[in-house]
Amino acid sequence: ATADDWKSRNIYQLLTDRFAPPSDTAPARTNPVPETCDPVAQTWCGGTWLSIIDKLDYLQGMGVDAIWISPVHQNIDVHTPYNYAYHGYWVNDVTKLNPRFGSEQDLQTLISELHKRDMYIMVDIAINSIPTLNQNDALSSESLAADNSMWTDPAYFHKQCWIDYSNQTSCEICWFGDANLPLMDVNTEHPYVISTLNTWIKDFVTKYNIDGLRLDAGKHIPPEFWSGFTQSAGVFTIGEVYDGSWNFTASYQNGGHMDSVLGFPMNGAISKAFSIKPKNSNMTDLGVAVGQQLSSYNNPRVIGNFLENHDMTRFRNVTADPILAYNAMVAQFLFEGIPVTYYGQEQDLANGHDDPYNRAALWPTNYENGTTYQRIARLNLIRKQLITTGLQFNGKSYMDDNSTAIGVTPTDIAFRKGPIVYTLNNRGSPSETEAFGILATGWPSQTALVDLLSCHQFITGSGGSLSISYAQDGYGGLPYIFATASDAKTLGICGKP
Ligand code: ABC
Ligand code: CA
Repeated sequence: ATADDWKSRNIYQLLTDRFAPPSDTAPARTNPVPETCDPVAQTWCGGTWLSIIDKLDYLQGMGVDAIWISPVHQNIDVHTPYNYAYHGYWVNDVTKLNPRFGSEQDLQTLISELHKRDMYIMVDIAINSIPTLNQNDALSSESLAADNSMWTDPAYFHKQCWIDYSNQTSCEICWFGDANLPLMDVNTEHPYVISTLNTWIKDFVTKYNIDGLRLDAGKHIPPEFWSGFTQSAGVFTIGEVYDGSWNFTASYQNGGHMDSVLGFPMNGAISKAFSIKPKNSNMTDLGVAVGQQLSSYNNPRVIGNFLENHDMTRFRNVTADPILAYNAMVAQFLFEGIPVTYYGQEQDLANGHDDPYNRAALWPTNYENGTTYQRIARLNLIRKQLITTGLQFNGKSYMDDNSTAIGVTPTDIAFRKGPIVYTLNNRGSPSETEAFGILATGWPSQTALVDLLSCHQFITGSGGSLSISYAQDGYGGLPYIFATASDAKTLGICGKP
């Protein structure tokens, strides 16, 4: 599938080991499910590719139409100072699958099951480095043989140095990890390495019918390598360029090195806007960030918009207030880009800090159909219906129009995007008596409107103005997504079409 195919999708990111336990229909392979899955133990908790299938109804119930799964390739399978490779990122040979998660047939079964449901599969590709336990003579031939890696010659690696994150060359050629567990940096400038990986990715994508790739450690491999690699892959690629700079992250897309990147700068802006109460962040800044997303990237519509991932502290650990989190989710789903939901976000997982606490098993939640799950389902439905109906306002659809701020205060912001006006605020809970007024929505006065989230009815005042009283629902600063009552009917939301 291409970038254009992906832009109307939404992605659910999961760690295979932690998303679904083996069950009757998905027998455990090598991993029995432990009594309790303790993230701190950093060991396998039993999820497999087959067990993911059991939870596809759960995902579709939330409107998910694409999943990104953790790396599928062979890892080191020994005890390390950071325990075991349950996460799948310690790949030592991409030419083999990871037997911890199943067989070739199992992966194929998962993918065909996804395709039957018109869901896409995105696989995480980790080729930047190879872990070694042989710290002192990591690059000797003997030690490389012992590592069981696909790269057997010292020339296929860069010389040892630890990454200095302030220096881009160092980011590209130096080593991840630390003295306890060095991750040897693969020499992605070496012609043999380049041709091997380019041939390999083409075959892998074809063999398994992969729809898209997440490129791990995007900024740790030279952009020129990615150009050839992504071209060989021939499907949508989204890189992990873990960096707060708009220009730097955009250079990977704008330079044609990959189709897209995960939107770390927007993630930072959303966190800042909605993380903390009282109001220490300004909604004007959020409006500026939306403008930067639009002006920095050649194709902002495929940038991954996320609140959390497997390397970061969970959003709800920082933002306990459910109303602030609700506003952040509306931003995640409606801003230009592809919404990416990290497994557990829908269950309000908020465990501890980052890795390994942010990787708890999902099964203790019983996969409940709770408030956040339902909000995600609703946001996916609204987004999907806006896209598929192609409804327009002034000749512009939701997908083609750019979010434009039409009203802002330090605590509130309203955007027009095609046929909708949506509002966000960081007032949080509990309810207050204040109101937010938009002077001109663009609709004529006396236009009947519906909030697609609550189905409550509104009407525009003189000049097309609109007033939101946060007290009325009693929950505090709720977000709103307004459409005309007649458009709501066409969307099939809040009333029959
Ligand atoms: C293991 C243990 C941990 C232990 C650690 C030392 O070793 O599990 O408990 O603390 C994999 C595993 C990890 C494992 C590591 C190392 O390997 O998943 O569990 O940790 O063995 C990718 C993957 C990630 C993966 C790897 C390595 C790479 O998503 O899961 O980790 O294969 C950097 C990289 C990025 C990488 C990330 C973990 O580290 O760039 O590719 N992720 C700054 C830097 C970023 C940096 C980030 C975090 O810090 O700019 O480059 O990411 O260290 C913003 C700024 C950002 C800033 C952030 C923190 O703040 O704008 O620039 O990011 O405001
Ligand atoms: Ca590198």
